[in-house]
Amino acid sequence: MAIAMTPQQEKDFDEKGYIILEDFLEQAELDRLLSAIDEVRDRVRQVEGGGPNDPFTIRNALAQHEAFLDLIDHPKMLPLVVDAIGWNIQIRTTHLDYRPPYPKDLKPGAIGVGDGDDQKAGYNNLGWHPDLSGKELFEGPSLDGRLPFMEIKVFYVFSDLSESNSGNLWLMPGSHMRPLQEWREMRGKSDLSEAVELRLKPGAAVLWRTATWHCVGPNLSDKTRKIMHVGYHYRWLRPADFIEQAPELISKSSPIRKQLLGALASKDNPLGTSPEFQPHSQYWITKNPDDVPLRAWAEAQEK
Ligand SMILES: O=C(O)CCC(=O)C(=O)O
Repeated sequence: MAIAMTPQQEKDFDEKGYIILEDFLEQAELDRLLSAIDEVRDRVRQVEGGGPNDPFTIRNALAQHEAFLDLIDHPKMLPLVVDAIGWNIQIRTTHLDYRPPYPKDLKPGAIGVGDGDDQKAGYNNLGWHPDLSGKELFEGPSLDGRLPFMEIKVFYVFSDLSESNSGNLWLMPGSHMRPLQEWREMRGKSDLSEAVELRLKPGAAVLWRTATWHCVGPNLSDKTRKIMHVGYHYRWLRPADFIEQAPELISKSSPIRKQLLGALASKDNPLGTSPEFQPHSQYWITKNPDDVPLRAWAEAQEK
């Protein structure tokens, strides 16, 4: 039974692969996030160099600022996340993209192809792809040639992406149900006839299945693209951006946040009570309910 998703949202999530939530963030939250981005940008410039017009991305962004951390268990988003993927989850990745307008003389590559001069100049304009589909990740066989459901992301929009060609995220509705072979055959080509360029205002959020084919268009606007993706997957998979989060971060976190950060509440051996002969990862079948407080939380919401 859904905690928060409406029947229409459930249908969109299943059939199109995504749910659009306009005006999701309050203005005060947005202001805080925008000033966090400025702060982090200045730190990145100090450490890594780069001029005011250089793009950058940050992984494990949640560790860079409390405002980003607060998105992982956002009280309005968490119920939708649990409806989408369940309670046995943790963060897989949190990534921030900061993409100033293209220099006038930079020629954008074709949308979805991912090999233009913009890509070469560091704009991370990946071509069409479902996540987890690269050679190292999941190009193994699956019974019907499709990616299994393994994770979701929430895409948060902080800058104005309501005009075309502002560095918009493109999605191919329903493509999570298509065999990977169709996507492989499409590489190098860019058929946009069935694709959707998301044109969203600051404060919007999109909850999406990362198996949905996606790509990013060029930023030909006069505004910097500022967005973040918060990825959630099952606790028995391995996160992409961290092995373990910093102990100081974990110790100051609420029980649910600890779970999302990939930590165990129990101080017992993570391999269970007989680690030598019967090692049993507590990220698989969890013995201690305190390791997964999101379960009791979800059950309480359903009542
Ligand atoms: O920057 C974006 O919005 C999307 C990035 C992307 O394609 C990915 O992380 O897989």
